Amino acid sequence: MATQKISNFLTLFAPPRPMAAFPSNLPVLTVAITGAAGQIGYSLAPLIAQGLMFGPHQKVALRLLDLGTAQDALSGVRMELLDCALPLLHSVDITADPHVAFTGADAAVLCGAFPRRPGMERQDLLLTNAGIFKQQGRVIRDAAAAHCRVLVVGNPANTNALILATSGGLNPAHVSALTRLDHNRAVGLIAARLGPTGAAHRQAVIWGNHSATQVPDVESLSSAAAPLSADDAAYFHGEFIPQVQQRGAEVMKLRGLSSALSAAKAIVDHMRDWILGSEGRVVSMAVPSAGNPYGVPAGLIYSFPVTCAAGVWHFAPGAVLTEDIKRRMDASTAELVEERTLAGL
Ligand code: NAX
Repeated sequence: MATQKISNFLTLFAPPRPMAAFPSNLPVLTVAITGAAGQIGYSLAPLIAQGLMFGPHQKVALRLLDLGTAQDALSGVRMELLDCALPLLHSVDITADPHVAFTGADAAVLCGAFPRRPGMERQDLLLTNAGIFKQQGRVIRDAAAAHCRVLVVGNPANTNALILATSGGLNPAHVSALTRLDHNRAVGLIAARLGPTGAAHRQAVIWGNHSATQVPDVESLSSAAAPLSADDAAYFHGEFIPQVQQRGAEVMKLRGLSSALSAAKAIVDHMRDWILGSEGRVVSMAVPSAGNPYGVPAGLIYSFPVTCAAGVWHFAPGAVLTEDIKRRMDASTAELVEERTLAGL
């Protein structure tokens, strides 16, 4: 068992294994959503069932997983989904059993995670979540389709995804974590600051962890964009960075609840681009760092610029990193290494 664990961990240090092609002709595509009674689940399920994730002709079967205590809420979500009379919605199953949720799943979106309670140590949070994601990783390995693509949303998302990917037999390249919400926030702020003309060819990238150490970057892959004015450069090197990093906290302060609508939209964007292809666009995804061209050490799930086609992602090359961006990326790397240690890997 210990040998198995070590060898799974080592695969994260090797360049990614070839990704199994994602089939394009599934009569019904089965999607498991964990934490489905939560606020993101409630916003996400109807978007999937409307065809926004897998295309306007793909029927979907939803498997909604949540804790035993949330089964009534889950029944209500199921009723509402059926009441939407969505033609692409083949079926909705609700369960508290991961085996039921993941058996035969083609895709899985993992929102269910243990939240940080007041007074809880960071290590306790990491270890509690490690237990959840280890168990779910094993069930996905044993029961899901071999081509199953897994997106971890529940925080700490990158480290939860790392644990899932090391929990045995999963191809690490089929496991990712969500930084698309941060990416979309950056895109929105760029458009607000520069307008459509100034924003043209300006590429947003999120590097690193989905946390306050994430590195929002508008310059490294923007050589085709018009140069920034001195004022705009000062904004993007200054205020903009904490604005993206703290956007979730700001929404929470104003709404009294964390981001759900924009998180669900970002999850749809992430999975659609991964599976149907990003059509040459560069997007941010947290993926295994092995083989990356930017000097980030292997053995982490780290957010990079990527392009995707038919279920396969590739690192987007050519980013020119300033010393400031490199320093910030190193800080995010250090945080992820610390989380990995605290989580017991
Ligand atoms: P909610 O608290 O509304 O819902 C979480 C749901 O997960 C609850 O229904 C709970 O019963 C369930 N759950 C807990 N443990 C579970 C387990 N072991 N198996 C199955 N279900 C379980 O949170 P919500 O706002 O929906 O957010 C979900 C997660 O996404 C949180 O961890 C949150 O921090 C994280 N986020 C991550 C983002 C990202 O960009 N990576 C952005 C949005 C979001 O904040």
